[in-house]
Amino acid sequence: MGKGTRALFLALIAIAAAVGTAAVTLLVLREAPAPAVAGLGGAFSLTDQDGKRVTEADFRGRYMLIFFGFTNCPDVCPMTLQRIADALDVAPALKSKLTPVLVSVDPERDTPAALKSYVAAFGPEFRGLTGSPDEIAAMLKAYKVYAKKVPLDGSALGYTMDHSALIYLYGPDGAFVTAYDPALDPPALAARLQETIK
Ligand SMILES: [Cu+2]
Repeated sequence: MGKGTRALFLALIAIAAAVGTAAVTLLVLREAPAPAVAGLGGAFSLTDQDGKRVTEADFRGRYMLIFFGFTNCPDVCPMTLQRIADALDVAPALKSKLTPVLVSVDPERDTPAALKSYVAAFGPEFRGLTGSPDEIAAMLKAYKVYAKKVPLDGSALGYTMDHSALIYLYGPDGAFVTAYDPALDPPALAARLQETIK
């Protein structure tokens, strides 16, 4: 293990401990031998909440604060997106350098129109990205994000999505920077972002 890999590994262990989900633990175990952080992320081709096709190139020059989730999520997604919105209200200068992005892990239900009204509730700076199931699967694979459909018996929704819940920061060059515990309170998240984004 190189020094950087080891540091990432330790950071992910700490995050896994904090988040305490089996999904994140699995991710850590599977990804620990990965040779470089540079392997995380990369190209994607999706559709935004206005129906416009976008790729990673459209975000170059800005940080992306990415959360992977879905609009029918009852708790983790809305709570985390609200924390991100509140953190940006604590440190509004960040908005000039960073775009908060929700990438749907539920492309079957999350149409651009569904995402548009959903992300608008958190602030005008939020972008929502969705795509075909194949396009989303490709991004989840490249960004090492776990998501799985779980049947919901007796619910009108039919199914929910189990998904990893870290908040990922990607740099202006598209490279992975760090991941944040979604349970950080808004002032703490704002402080962590300010430490990194000068
Ligand atoms: Cu969720």
